[in-house]
Amino acid sequence: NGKKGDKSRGALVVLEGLDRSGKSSQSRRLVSYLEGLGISAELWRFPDRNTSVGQTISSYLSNKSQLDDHTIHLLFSANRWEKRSSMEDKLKAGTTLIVDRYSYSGVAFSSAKGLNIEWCKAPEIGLLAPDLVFYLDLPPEKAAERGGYGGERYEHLDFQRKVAEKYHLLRDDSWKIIDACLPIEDVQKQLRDLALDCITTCQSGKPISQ
Ligand code: DGP
Ligand code: NA
Ligand code: NA
Repeated sequence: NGKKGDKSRGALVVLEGLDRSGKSSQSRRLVSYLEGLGISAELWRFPDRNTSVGQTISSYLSNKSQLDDHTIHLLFSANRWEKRSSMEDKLKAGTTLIVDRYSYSGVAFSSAKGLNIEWCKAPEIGLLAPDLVFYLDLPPEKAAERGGYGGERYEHLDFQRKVAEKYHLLRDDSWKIIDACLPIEDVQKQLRDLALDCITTCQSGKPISQ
């Protein structure tokens, strides 16, 4: 907040998109790039499968267990809530977080199953608001052509089409739509430039919001 002695904060940057849209590799590369510039940055991802909630989610995604749609929705949200305070601590300490999936995945994937979209948004209220969201925009058919759907629960073309429609409804001012059909290097270049601008804005005193 610009007070004397305050350390400038890090930025909360989120990558969203369909399965196979390139989020994971783009976010890894973005973190390496920022670190190379001497900027404190960490790669985070949701679901975080390391916690006990995350292990329940992982078992559900790999079809080893069944859960009611509402129940799993709340567990995905709980998995973000259990990380909220450490995210805030990191940001306040000046570390930029590059986050592979966040609340938008939560709402898009669950509402694509037919759950009420407002109901889906409710448990996300009060989580930290991203400063910047990259949506890696790839037609579902193109994503499917990339292959490597790992056989997890949601990795089917029909379902991914529905998820794409829901994502479309969620766009807001924090979003930058990135054409993920472009070569990897071109996508990465856009992410780098936009992330650096965002980091500068956050350093110069933009408050963390919810
Ligand atoms: P990933 O580890 O990024 O491949 O994500 C695993 C799968 O879970 C992927 O198909 C997207 C989906 N997913 C991610 N976050 C959420 C969420 O909050 N809610 C629901 N229902 N699905 C999610
Ligand atoms: Na996946
Ligand atoms: Na991913």
